Order: sequence, then structure tokens, then C-alpha cells
Amino acid sequence: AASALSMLASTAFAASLTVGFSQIGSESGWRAAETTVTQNQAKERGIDLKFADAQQKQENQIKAVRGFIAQGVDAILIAPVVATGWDDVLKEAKEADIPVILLDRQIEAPDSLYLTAVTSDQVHEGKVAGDWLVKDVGAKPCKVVELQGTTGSSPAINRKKGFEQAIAGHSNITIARSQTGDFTRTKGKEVMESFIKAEGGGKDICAVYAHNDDMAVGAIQAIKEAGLKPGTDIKVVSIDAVPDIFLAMAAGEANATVELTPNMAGPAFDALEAYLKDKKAPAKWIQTESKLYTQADDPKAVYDAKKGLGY
Ligand code: GYE
Repeated sequence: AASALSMLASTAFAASLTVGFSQIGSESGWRAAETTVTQNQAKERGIDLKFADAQQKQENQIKAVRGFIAQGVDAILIAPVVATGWDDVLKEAKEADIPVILLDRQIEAPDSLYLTAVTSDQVHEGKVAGDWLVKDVGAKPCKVVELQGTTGSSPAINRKKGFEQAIAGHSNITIARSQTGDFTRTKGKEVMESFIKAEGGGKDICAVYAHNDDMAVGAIQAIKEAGLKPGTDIKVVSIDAVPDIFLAMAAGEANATVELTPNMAGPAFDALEAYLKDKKAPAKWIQTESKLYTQADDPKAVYDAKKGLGY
């Protein structure tokens, strides 16, 4: 009875909560899943979620946050499209005594300006991806092309850093070309086409490292259209572990991915409710797990299991 009562109390408490969510957009399958999961989490907790899609533009996110402040919301969630330029608007939220929680990306600003950040360790993700490739190629020479995430975003900066850490000391593995594909399938395919053209029609490329699965799926299409076999002629390693990369793995067209949970809102809402109830400030970073998946992990079964999780 007591636990039911406390459940009732916390739901009743949350029922009065209005939370603004400034989302980047829907550039990838992972981002769309994060939105779905956040909306479901809010519904389950009786939280009134005000959603704003920024269409990938920082100025739209800043406008949305200002709107939430004017509405007098109880808290703000934001997935910051880039790492800089947030100090002023976050100071305005602080002055209005509205706690801000970062989702899936970090920012370069004093951490006094936000309650907590719920993200993966993106340097570690890049390292896990790089370590897989190092193990896979052994001592063979391997020319890598890299599809970077959105320029200036914390995942693009950190995933590059982690991958480079992994291949340092393995002089047989080099990054020959590196360019942003903006986390999208379309741009990932376009940039991979240019890499293939520039590298002997692709026969000189040993692997593509994409900062997310959507760019990897685009690259797979480009590799096939160039008459090469993705997954064998050119190895494919990426990050997110969205369902479609497991379809590619099951077809032998992708090799490895590092999982990123789309459920950042669960830990965020838990921290928020605890804070609002007894002003218990959470740690400034709530880290989510990163798990490597390869073709050895029954990709079809993983695909089926993931299909229900908001994707
Ligand atoms: O990997 C990608 C999305 O911010 C870590 O953003 C997130 C990244 C994710 O576009 O699919």
C-alpha cells in the first residue's frame, strides 16, 4: 500500500510539471527515436511536455528556450546542436530559476548553467569503434575514410578524438579523408561518393568510420553503387546501433556499431523529479552505456528486439 501510495504521490507530483523540450530535429533514426521515447516517458509520468523542433538550427533552439522561459515552464530539456554559444540563454533560464538538463550532447559552458547532462561517453564510443577496426585489420595496411557528425557538435569532436586514440600506435591504419556528413543518410552517401572517386574508385579504401549509423547506411549505398562490397571490400563501423544497421549487418554489409540508448529522458526526468522534490542536485553528468555489436551478435534478433523501442 505504501509503495502504491508513493507511486501515486510521485505521479501526482509530476502531474503538475510542465517541461519544455528543445529538440535538434530529426536528422537521424536515433534522433527520431529519442523524441518518441521522451514523449512516452513524459506521458507515463504525467508530465506536460512542450516540444520544439529546431530544424538543426541553434538560433531556433535559443528562441525555443526563451519561449519556454516566458511560459514559465518548470524545467527545460535541450539537445544542444553545437557545443558553444549557450551561455547567455542558459543564464536567462538560471535567472528565471528554471533548471535545464542537456540530452545526448555536451556544451562548453560553466556547468553551473545546467542541472545535469545525460549523455554517453563519446570519446569512449570512438575508441570502441577504433579498437574494433584495429583488431579486425591486424598488421595489414588500412586506409580509413571518416564521415564526421555535425561540425562543432560534441559527438563529432569526441568521436573523432576517441577513434584517433584507438589507432594511434598502429601506423598501418591511417585516416586518409575526413569530412562531415551531418549525421544524415543523404549527406553520408554524397560524401562517401566523393571519397570513392578520390580514392581510385574505392579500391584503395579499407574501411569507413561513420560517427552514426545513418551516415554509414548512406555510405553502404554509395559503396554498392560503385560496384564494391560493403562489409568485405570496405569495412563499415559506426555508432548508434539503430535497427537498420542490424539489417545491413545481417546482409554482411556492415561490420560493427556502438550502441547509444535513445532513452536519455528517463534518467533526466528521474533527476529532475528528485531535484524539484528535495533540491537534491544530481551529478553534473549522468553517463549512458556504450556496447559494441558485431555480426557475431545475431543481428536479425537484435533488429527485431530494437524495433519496439521507439524507432
Ligand atoms: O549519434 C546521431 C544524432 O547527439 C549523440 O546525434 C547524438 C547524435 C547521434 O544525429 O544519430
